[in-house]
Amino acid sequence: MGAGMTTAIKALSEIEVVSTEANNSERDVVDKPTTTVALDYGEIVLSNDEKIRMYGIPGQRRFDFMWAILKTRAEGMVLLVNNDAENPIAEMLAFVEDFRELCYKGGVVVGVSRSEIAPQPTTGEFARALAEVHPELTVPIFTLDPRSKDQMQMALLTLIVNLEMRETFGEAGVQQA
Ligand SMILES: Nc1nc2c(ncn2[C@@H]2O[C@H](COP(=O)(O)OP(=O)(O)O)[C@@H](O)[C@H]2O)c(=O)[nH]1
Ligand SMILES: [Mg+2]
Repeated sequence: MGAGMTTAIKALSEIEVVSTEANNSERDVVDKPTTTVALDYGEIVLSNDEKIRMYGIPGQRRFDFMWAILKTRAEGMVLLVNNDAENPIAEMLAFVEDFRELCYKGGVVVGVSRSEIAPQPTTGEFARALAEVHPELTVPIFTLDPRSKDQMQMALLTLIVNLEMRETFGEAGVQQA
């Protein structure tokens, strides 16, 4: 929560983003009046009648039914981690565990937000923590500002390149989850 998910989808989407927000019932955790309860939806239209459909799903309700649907249907995930949170590395690890299959398919990049406010932990520390638990995983990790369209496009492009490489070369040599 507060990682900038709604902001990120708004930065990327070419259509008016459909957002469902409601009162924040966890103001003790992040003090903002509203937070995403259901999802944010945005689209990027590609040339040949293809679209990238982006679904922003909230982190604080980790066992929401939306997760179950998107887990099986999503091709990739940009995992936004709020570096100004209590334990951002533990947050990342919990999500990687929950989206294990997606991660092993090469469909995940981690974007660490609010790093200009909270510079620690560094991306190196994120990477080391991840390597300790999942030594066989290669997950691109970078700091980004979800308010920046350029930076979000870079994250998305990295994700797409990862996925296309898997599609081209298969998962040969990649250990299964
Ligand atoms: N300073 C700073 N503000 C950010 C960053 N990412 C998001 N925000 C701001 O944090 C607030 C919450 O973002 P929001 O997209 O609603 O978070 P969500 O709960 O993940 O959907 C907004 O005012 C954003 O502009 C960041 O990297 N740095
Ligand atoms: Mg939101």
